[in-house]
Amino acid sequence: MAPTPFMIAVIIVVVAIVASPAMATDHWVGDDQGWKLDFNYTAWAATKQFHVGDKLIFKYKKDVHNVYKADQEAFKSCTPSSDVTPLISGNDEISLTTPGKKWYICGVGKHCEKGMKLAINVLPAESVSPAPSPSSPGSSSSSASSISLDSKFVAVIVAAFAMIVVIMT
Ligand SMILES: *[C@@H]1O[C@H](CO)[C@@H](O)[C@H](O)[C@H]1NC(C)=O
Ligand SMILES: [Cu+2]
Repeated sequence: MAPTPFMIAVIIVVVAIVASPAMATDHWVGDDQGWKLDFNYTAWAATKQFHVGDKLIFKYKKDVHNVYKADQEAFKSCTPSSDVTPLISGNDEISLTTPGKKWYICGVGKHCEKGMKLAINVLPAESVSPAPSPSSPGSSSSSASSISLDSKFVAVIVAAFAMIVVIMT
């Protein structure tokens, strides 16, 4: 049977959903442990890559903890700046919109001193088409990540064609 416009629309939506994790990642801070005491967020962050467009999600019991965006000074001293409004919902999402270092601390009691603090380095957005960059030894890592993203993209497009062929035959 021939594909109807509706079927093609469904395929496009499915492909968009499948492809989107390649563009942006949701990072549950602490993974299944969430945002809590007795967890090493430095070690946790060291296993992740953060990019512009990704999201941090802090999950915790409301009223037990909170999340203050901090600067390096506030992070070191565990003293949230008085002009920062904490996030308190227990399911706080933070979109990473700019590259660079970001700091987050819990402002309850001595939680930050006890290690409830997170520092991350946000890398530029993962781009589908590799940005032209002068060839230098330092650029090798960024081109490597572009290649893996491109191959993911190719796989998605091949899958979409395969689905169309299956529907048409
Ligand atoms: C947390 O992990 C980091 C990196 O693995 C390590 O350097 C640090 O000592 C750890 N902190 C604590 C409090 O265990
Ligand atoms: Cu806390």
